[in-house]
Amino acid sequence: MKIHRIDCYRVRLPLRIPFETSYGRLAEKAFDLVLVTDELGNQGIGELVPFEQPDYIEETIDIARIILQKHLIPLLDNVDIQHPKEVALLFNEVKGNHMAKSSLETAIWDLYAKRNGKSLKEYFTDTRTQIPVGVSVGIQTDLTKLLDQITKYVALGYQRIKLKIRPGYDLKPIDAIRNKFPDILLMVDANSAYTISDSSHLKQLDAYDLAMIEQPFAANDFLDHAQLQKELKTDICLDENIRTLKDCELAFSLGSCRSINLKIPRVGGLTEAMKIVEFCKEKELLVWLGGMFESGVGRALNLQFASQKIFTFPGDISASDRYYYEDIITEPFEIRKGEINVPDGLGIGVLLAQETLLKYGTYNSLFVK
Ligand code: OSB
Ligand code: MG
Repeated sequence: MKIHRIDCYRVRLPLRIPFETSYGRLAEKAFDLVLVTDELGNQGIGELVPFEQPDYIEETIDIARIILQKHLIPLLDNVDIQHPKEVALLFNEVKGNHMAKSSLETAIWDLYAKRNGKSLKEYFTDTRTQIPVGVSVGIQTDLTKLLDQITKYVALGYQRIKLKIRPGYDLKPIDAIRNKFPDILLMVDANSAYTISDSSHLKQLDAYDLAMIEQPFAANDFLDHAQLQKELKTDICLDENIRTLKDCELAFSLGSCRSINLKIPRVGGLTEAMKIVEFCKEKELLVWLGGMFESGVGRALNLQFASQKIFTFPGDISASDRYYYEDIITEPFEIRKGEINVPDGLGIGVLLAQETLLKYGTYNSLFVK
């Protein structure tokens, strides 16, 4: 297949409640949808997910747009793609910039599946149609409000709660949640807010039966994480560190973590994500699916991928209304009995809600053959 057009929607969706992490506060999610069209008129869609600020990782949406336009899209010109796996190879000459790559690579996977009359999940083995989901809860220093929020999510059926923490906001909220919900599957995410000198403080978290502690230390640190993991009963999970299969191999061999938060965009797309899943299977390393406040498009991709039975641990894949008043797909995702259905249609399995898209976004063309 050949790519004849690439178009995009630039969208800004307001969040229902601003989301606070150890590094900042988000009130609105900016993202692009990348639409690729082949020579037969089939269309695939991918989501460009990086944040506007370089505060989670270094890639930002502005930089990603430049990388797409100047460096990635030209690599597809006149190329006859037999299989989406070739795209990752083609993109190898551009270093890093994984979220930019992923938006195009996953759009091409979607296109390829649609062209072949298949749902994306048919390219994975051992899948199911409904998947257990969890929810990530932002920093909320008013503990009454925090407990109210969590009570609501538990009532909705979310099977795992992830609490964002930072120095000065950890033991107290965790203690409050554990007191009220002694049996809930609970974990925390520090987004790199601590250093090795906080180790003895962090060891106190062992008392709360947490499923894991996500990314306590810096995004490029493997050694301090390994040191802490030796001293900690609770599993460490790495998020920001994991950009490639190599990072998983390094983390595994050093003992830096016992669990991997896998985000398809952070590792550059589906091809690398599939390799990481194979590695985790082989090493019996717990892998689960993370999120980037995706709209319905990125969420659909995440659901397709998380349909693989290896994803037993509930991911950061919530219903459309967890973050947004309106989604940009015609059938927003709903949670039922703690699970979300994997869409059945071709490719990622969702259709764009044009009116909503144009209410929150603008359309423009990036490439025409
Ligand atoms: O660290 O996993 C993270 C959201 C944005 C950036 C980083 C993270 C998160 C989340 C929520 O924790 C993920 C989601 O629900 O989409
Ligand atoms: Mg995280």
